[in-house]
Amino acid sequence: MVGTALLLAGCKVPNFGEYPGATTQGKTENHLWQLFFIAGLVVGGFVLLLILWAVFRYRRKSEEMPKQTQYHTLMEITYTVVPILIVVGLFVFTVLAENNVDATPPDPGATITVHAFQWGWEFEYPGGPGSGCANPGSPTANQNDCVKVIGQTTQNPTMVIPTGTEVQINLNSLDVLHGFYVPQFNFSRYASPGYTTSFDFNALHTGDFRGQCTQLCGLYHSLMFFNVKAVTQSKFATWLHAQQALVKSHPSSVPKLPSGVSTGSSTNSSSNNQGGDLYGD
Ligand SMILES: [Cu+2]
Repeated sequence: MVGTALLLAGCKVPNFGEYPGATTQGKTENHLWQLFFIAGLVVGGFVLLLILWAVFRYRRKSEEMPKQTQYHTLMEITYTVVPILIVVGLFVFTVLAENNVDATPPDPGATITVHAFQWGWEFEYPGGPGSGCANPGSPTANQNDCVKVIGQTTQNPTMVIPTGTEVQINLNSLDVLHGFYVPQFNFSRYASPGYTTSFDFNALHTGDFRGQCTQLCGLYHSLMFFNVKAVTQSKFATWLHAQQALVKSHPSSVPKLPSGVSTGSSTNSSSNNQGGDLYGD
């Protein structure tokens, strides 16, 4: 385990079919995957060697009973303790990686609320406390400083994020269970109705990344794609200010959710498929 950890620090380790991770969180996950894969190769290779050795070394040569080695205390302790140590080691590295991936430090560089719905995505960039984004659906909320990006089925909405800073995503669903998956970030999470889950992305470089829904959520699930566009912080600020100016000067330009999709407010009637109803059905 120690050798593997040192090896991973050398960073020329293959990715074993996984994305290297375009965020710090995705990179952490990638390192965990490399660790597991290498540990698996080492254990698997060792077991294979033992099998081959036993097969060829102990081929039947005579009718004589071979020497019996059961109840060898030291050997039994060894082959019990070593696997336990391996599992404990993998568990510890998993917990450390999970804590890193799940961390949501205060004061992120940007906050985006993501609503999944049948069959598309809404990305909200709150203007400030009490803005329309902060209290979706509230009649008193000020919608004038809330930048929204909405797209469904073939429209593939784009979530713009800045690089080199924590971007906090607050994710939920407006109807049924969806999955928020960005393959190149090595990240997937349920979008649940009636429950908001928060996580961070810290994009390592600019680029365009595809995203998609990973839970079978109805008729057009297979078209529930989105894009993530990582841009420099100054480009992000310019983009956001331009969008905010557009919202202020042309309030009617704010995209609307398709009719029939709830706004996600907890004050909505129980006819909406909120968490309790969903699981109680
Ligand atoms: Cu979906």
